[in-house]
Amino acid sequence: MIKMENNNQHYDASDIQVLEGLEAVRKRPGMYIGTTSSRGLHHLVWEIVDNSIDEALAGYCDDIEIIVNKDGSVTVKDDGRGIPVDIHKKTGISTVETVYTVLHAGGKFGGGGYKVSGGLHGVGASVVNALSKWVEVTVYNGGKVHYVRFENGGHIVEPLKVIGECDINRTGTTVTFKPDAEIFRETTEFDYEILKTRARELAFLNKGLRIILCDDITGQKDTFVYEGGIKEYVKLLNQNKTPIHNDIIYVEGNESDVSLEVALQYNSSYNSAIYSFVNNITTPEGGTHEDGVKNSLTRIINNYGRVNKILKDNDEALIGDDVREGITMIVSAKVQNPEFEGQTKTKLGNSEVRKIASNIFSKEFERFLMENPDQAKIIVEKAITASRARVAAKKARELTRRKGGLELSNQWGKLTDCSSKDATISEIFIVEGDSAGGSAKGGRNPKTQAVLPLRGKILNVEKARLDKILNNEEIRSMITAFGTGIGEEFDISKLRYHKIIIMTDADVDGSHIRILLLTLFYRFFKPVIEGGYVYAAQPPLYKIKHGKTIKYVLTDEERDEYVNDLLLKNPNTKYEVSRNKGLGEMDPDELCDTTMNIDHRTLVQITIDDALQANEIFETLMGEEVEPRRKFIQENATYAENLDF
Ligand code: 1YM
Repeated sequence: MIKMENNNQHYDASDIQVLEGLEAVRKRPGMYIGTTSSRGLHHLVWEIVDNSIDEALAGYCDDIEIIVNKDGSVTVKDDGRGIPVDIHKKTGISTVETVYTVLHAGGKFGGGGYKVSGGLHGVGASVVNALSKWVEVTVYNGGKVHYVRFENGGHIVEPLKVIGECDINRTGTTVTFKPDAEIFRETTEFDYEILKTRARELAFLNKGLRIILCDDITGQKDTFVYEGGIKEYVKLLNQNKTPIHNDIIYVEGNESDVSLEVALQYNSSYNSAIYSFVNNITTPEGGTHEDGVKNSLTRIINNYGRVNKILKDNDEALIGDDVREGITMIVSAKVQNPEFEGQTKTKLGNSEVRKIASNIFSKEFERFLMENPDQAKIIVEKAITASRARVAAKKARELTRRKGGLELSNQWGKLTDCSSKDATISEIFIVEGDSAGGSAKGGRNPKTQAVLPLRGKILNVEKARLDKILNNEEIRSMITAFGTGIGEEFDISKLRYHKIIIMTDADVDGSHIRILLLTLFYRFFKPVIEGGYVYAAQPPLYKIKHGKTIKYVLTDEERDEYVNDLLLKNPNTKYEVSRNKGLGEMDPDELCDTTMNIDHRTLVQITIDDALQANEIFETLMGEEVEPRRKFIQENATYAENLDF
């Protein structure tokens, strides 16, 4: 039974109903705020802040202040019009009291403006009141300061009254509430970081709005104001990435009561980061607003690419995943009557929004591409590269699926497998050319060392596309030999060799093959590199003959040192230094002794950085630009000299 705590004439049977409403909230708080955990506690703050945000969206409020007070209460202040203080026709009490005591009173009591903000539960200030030990509301309006206080779950202590005067130009609302510890049993302590994250997000989502956050317990304070809104959000998200074009593309528009803002920029990564919001609420499940934008992104990039001949006639159409590779995008829609669906009710369902979002976005995005052809080209080319990688990955998946089991081992291309089935001691040498392959087969330890020769001419990196490379018989054999599968089926525990050793010549062809292999590994077998399973063999650079002794050395320094040593011992010594031309020129014993034998060889472990570098070089070679390719090939002369992975 609710006890009336005052005898004001306005409080009659209907008020009892009101208080019964608030009592219901206290009985089942979870139904109104989802949870009474810390999350629910913070939700109270956003319920109050939402009213200020609505006021800002209506164009009347510029500043919002959120203060965590020393006594654990929270104050929210704004400089809007102030919640109306006039007597409300239906309830017979002031509108502000009505807003704080009648469930769902929020927007319905307003005069014209529509309510778009609001948390997941959108229940408003009365719920905060119901779940608080006490609430104070102060309204500045018409030169007067109006005040009302509620206690113990929404009971009015004393009706709204004027407690003083203020500047006639000052308007706004200040609300302080103390969450009820009997409701929030887990915690009544506000977490500054949680408040900060959301306060900043709200500032990003509502450009120009200033949100000040301070914690009077710890003395922390932050002010958030972003004149660029979500554009600045994208900038922040791309902060530690490498944007591939200059501008953050920003689109804004209205159509039939829906307003939409989109900001996007591509970076060099392969991931897409898309965050969408409806009425300032995050929609992690997406919905019609996000779909509309994504659809037109794909359509416009395809159109632009075709019309401008960046996308060639024989290129297949770019799909959504292609045009979203490396994108950072925020989609923020404001919708009058949002319907949320999905698993967690965070997906916008309003079907009309799809078309509207698509219309608004396409027009502006297309205009951007046309006005900025340099940036447009970069964007389209990125999508084309993504498309090629996708096609290649698909082919690779298909072929490993087709090849299947390991029993097929003797049918695989030219693989000469080792006899051991123990991956930890097994090695595979990937060797350039048939003749080197022959030497390697002769010089290997058949128990632990497998050899797979690759034919150089097929692997002309300058011409080869990744999908073509994946059609190469030896490469396919290699993928199958690894045993890990590829793509979604990749399983590192199935790797059959714990050392994958790339053995190529110290010349341009050799470096091409190495770049290609590392690129392939980087794109399709990253964990193999990350796990430290990939190595480069170091064939000797020089052969020094001295009487009957033959010495192989890896570097110029070693050569000089060895020769000096000889001359020191006997200045008249005759010796002969020859530069190793290629692996194929070494006989099996030589190759075994210098490059393959566990006791004498030098292996260099390949890191992700090496592979990344290779991938970048590969992209240079694959690109449409002739100049960087020419430059690369030119520089390769020196590259071949300083081969050190
Ligand atoms: C710190 C919390 O609640 N500000 C706030 C609330 C309202 C208004 C202005 C407002 C809205 C309207 C007209 C309208 C609200 N008013 C109502 C209701 N800050 C805070 N600032 N005049 C003032 O929507 O038309 C609910 S919230 F219902 F009374 F209009």
